[in-house]
Amino acid sequence: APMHPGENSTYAKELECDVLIVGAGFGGVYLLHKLRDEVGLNVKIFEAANELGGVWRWNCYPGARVDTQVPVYEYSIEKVWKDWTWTQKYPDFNELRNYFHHVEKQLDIKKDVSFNTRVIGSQFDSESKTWTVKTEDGRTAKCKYLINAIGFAAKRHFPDWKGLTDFKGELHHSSFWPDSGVDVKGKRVAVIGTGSTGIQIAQETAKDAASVTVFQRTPNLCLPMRQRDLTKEEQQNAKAEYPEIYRKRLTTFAGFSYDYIEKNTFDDNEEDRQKFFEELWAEGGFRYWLAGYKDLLFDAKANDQAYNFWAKKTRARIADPRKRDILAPLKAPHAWGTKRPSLEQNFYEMMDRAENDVVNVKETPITEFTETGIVTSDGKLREFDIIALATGFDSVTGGMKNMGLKDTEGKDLAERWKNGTWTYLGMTCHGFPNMFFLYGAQGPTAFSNGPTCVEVQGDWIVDAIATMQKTGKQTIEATKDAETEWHKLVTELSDKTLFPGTESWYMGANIPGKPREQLNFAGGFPLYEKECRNALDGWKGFVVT
Ligand code: N01
Repeated sequence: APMHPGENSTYAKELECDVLIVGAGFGGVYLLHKLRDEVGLNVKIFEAANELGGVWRWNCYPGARVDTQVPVYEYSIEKVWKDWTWTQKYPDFNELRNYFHHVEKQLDIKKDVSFNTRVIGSQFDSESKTWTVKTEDGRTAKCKYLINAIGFAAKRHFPDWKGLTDFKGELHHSSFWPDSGVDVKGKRVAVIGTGSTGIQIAQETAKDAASVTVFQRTPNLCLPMRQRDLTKEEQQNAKAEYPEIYRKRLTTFAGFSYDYIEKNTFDDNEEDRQKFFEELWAEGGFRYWLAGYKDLLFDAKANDQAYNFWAKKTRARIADPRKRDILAPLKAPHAWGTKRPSLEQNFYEMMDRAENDVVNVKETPITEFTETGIVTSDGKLREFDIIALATGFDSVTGGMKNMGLKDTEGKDLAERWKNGTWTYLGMTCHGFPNMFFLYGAQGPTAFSNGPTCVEVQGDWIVDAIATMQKTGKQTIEATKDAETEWHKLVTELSDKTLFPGTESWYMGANIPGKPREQLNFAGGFPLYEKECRNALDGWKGFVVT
């Protein structure tokens, strides 16, 4: 039977509220707090998992940790940050789960959350001006506003491999790893996929496993994490600067505490350029990606310089020449930084060890699974005890297309988005009055620090709803023209960059048959905020009644 860690009326068969939020991760929790505690509305959350935390509730695969340093990766809410300290610069999922317990203590969220509650259908009735939301276990909710805060990774991706279910050992998708863990000690482990997830699983399991074999289709151009422990004292001493950090992160391209420098790659001579790359490298983290020359993601020749430096540094860490050429080829497999680089700790040294291996599945794709292992196109069978599928997600759009969201005429969003994605401001859709979403399609999402993104978008949604309420309005709906214009802007911004030239989930390229288009807003936070704030002024692009 489903377990409900919360309690009270939220479990009634029929629920009525002003705002129903789907998802209790960073986004949903923020919105509930603001709309309930500051605007004074009756707000509830439906959450499919049994705890707060969203992606951090689902992801407990070995090595799962965040690639953004704290305190940038947390809420700017003073009541939350004031008494909270971390043990590491890049905390793991356990610590992030504890953070959500702290959030609960400070903000009292759970009393308004219905856990183990999966939404399977929603439609707005233009007459009564209410949404009806249905859940998998047969309950309904009626609300004036519906907000989808389901994140960009709500739908897992299982490639269509022959024999996948024949494997007799343990096989788990990264985002559905057993909460009790998997004992890899002395076991032969396969990791399929080298996204952020695959790198972390491989690096962590290699500590105990007999062997780790990584199936790589595209090399991950990883950056050194330079993890370090944090003391309580240094964090307490730094708290005076937090408001400034949180103000600053709204002004940077990706919502971090640093930004690109006002210089292009070839403004510096070779010697100064190498020196600058060395500095970024020594600092570790995403600086090499997000705090370098401002033409990194725009100019192919500039990008080559970044790749070459990366390859020089990384190749020097791998002694085995075959592995070196697969993991860090001399020639760039794609423009550096147009796929998400992982932060690694000792990934390359670990892969270099004799017991571990990398299989280049671009050359020899996986053809089938057997009871004992994985066969590649060269006919070779490799046997394993445990297989980790780190094959990612139908990212950004997959979740919203998979929750039975119907427009006013009864057409599913999946149908409307079949050949391309249409939103206004990456937060609303034509045909879906009084519906908002965040951290999804055509917002800063994948090009941003999550907490920054949900606060920027969350504040906008809160302001939109509060204004509607104050002025006695009943409905808000984006116009079709506004969607067309937004689509054009999202495309134009992306076309100026190197992103469209790379096969990545940013472009929808990881899912067979998915339309190829930019799924994220590539203009940075300052421009994004300006566009959104303009729209609030006189409801530009909306019909409000
Ligand atoms: O998923 P991914 P993820 N045959 O889609 C491969 C965030 N995140 O779970 O690159 C063979 O990135 C696929 O290959 P290719 C972060 O934003 C953050 O790792 O398409 N291989 C790829 O290597 C991240 O970007 C954190 O050629 C196949 C891998 O599977 C996002 O979540 C940690 C295949 C999928 O990588 C998603 O990351 C984890 C096939 N048929 C995640 N199909 C931190 O902050 C797919 N692949 C640390």
